[in-house]
Amino acid sequence: MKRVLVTGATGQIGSELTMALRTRYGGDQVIAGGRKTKPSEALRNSGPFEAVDCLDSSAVAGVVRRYGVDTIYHLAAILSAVAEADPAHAWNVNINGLRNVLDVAREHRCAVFVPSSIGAFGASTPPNDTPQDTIQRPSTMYGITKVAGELLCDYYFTRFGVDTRGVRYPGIISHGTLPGGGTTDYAVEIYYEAIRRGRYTCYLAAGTFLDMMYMPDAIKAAISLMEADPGLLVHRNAFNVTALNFDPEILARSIRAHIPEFTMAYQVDDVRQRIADSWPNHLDDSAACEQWGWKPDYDLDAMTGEMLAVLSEKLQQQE
Ligand code: AKB
Repeated sequence: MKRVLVTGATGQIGSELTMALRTRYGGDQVIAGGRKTKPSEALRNSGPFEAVDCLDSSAVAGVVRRYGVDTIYHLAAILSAVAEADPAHAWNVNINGLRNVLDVAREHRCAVFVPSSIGAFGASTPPNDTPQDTIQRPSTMYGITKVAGELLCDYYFTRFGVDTRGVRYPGIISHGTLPGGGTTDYAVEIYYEAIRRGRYTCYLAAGTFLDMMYMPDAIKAAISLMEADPGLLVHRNAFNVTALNFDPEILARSIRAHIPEFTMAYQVDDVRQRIADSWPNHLDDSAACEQWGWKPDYDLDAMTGEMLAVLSEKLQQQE
């Protein structure tokens, strides 16, 4: 029986991944680890919660030992826009935190999932159908930590035999926990503002194409990869994955199919626009498709329909 620790379990992906893992393996089998002392009611009531900071390796080791953890989903990380505002903190959390987790995994023979990102690429990367193996020279601190993280995970696999696996996530769109300071957050905010005000001011320019993914597919990617037969994996850290590709105009159009009066204005934020411009337009995820059967379930219209329906109800309940 699997025993799983999720770090960053109160974050955007962590909060939903923890619940999905609990449904799959049983509530008590999945330990939610977070720095916040106040996890959501759903997280608190469905299984164990431990206050654990990945910068405190003895705290991570303590939880792994106490619960007999064999798999760690290490989601605690600083996102791109926040990392540009405090690069030293981003380096500390994204690199030193990861190394702590890998060392604990090595000692306790745990498998580890570590998300990388489209941010692991830079302006010299081929921007269209970006190959699995290509130039990775990002210009942001977030990207630098993601490339170093991918290499560190491969190193722990080849040198110490730690079963490390990861995907390069695009922007993740969800109606649960809000994202914590990324460049792709506009694609979440836009739904909230469309319902609340019928308009949105976008901080990325029209024509900024980025890959995106709806949360259920992001969760499916993580769990499928971790359950994949290791003999089939040529790559490990980290697989290109994608599901959707759009710019703000296309996203606004899909919202207008449900809310015809929705309007969008632009006020470009230089920092986030520069970050987005340095990222690929669209990844080639054929290695993930071939090696472990990656296939997303949601297209843009299916996601928009569900986002608007779920958020309308949620926001109405909050009024
Ligand atoms: C961010 O925008 O920082 C993240 C990412 C694409 O890695 N959502």
